Amino acid sequence: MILVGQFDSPFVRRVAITMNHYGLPFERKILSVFTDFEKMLAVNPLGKVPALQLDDGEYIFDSRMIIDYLDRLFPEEIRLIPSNPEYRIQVLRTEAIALGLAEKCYERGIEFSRRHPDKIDLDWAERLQRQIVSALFWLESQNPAPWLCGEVITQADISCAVAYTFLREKQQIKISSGAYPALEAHCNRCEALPEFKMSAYSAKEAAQSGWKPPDL
Ligand SMILES: N[C@@H](CCC(=O)N[C@@H](CS)C(=O)NCC(=O)O)C(=O)O
Repeated sequence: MILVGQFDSPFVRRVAITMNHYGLPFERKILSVFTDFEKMLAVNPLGKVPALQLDDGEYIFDSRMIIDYLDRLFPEEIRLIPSNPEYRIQVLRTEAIALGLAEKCYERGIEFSRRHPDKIDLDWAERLQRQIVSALFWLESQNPAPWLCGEVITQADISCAVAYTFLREKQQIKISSGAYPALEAHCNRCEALPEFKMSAYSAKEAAQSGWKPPDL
């Protein structure tokens, strides 16, 4: 399988880490949604990443769909999104907030780093900031010690850790020191796992697509 996208994207990373976790080998095609937009449109009608090319040549898109596809290759007992209804809701709810956090950080990055300074919508940016802080508080309140849901790592953990790394490393959103101790520790714990290290956040790939962190 071929994963299309860069490792500065939390959405691409969560797919890669899921594949590493399951021991699924994959190649990677490093395309930027900005500098390689024409090529990306040929891969995905929306021009977005992640996209995964399956062994029969077909593409699937969007991290949720890709992760659902990957999970179903494995027995229920070892899936990162469990089948037991109560446990499943818990994992999906936490994953939804983590993924939403990544989306709001991404939108904030567009506002401050991709728009002309005269066109930044400060009211919208303030709203994004409130959503980001609110999601961080909620995730912190889940007390991930060591995992967010239950006794083993789940997709909630992968998604939360990649979102937090994205916020810290790429968006460089300033967080008062010690504000989210449980999340900070959880992120460090996850990023130290082999499946995370194999697909580590890449500042180089971010820079290659013209990314400059917001100067705030
Ligand atoms: N809901 C999507 C979000 C993916 C996403 O927003 N990817 C960004 C890169 S980090 C992208 O493709 N942006 C280009 C665009 O939205 O046009 C997923 O989970 O895969």
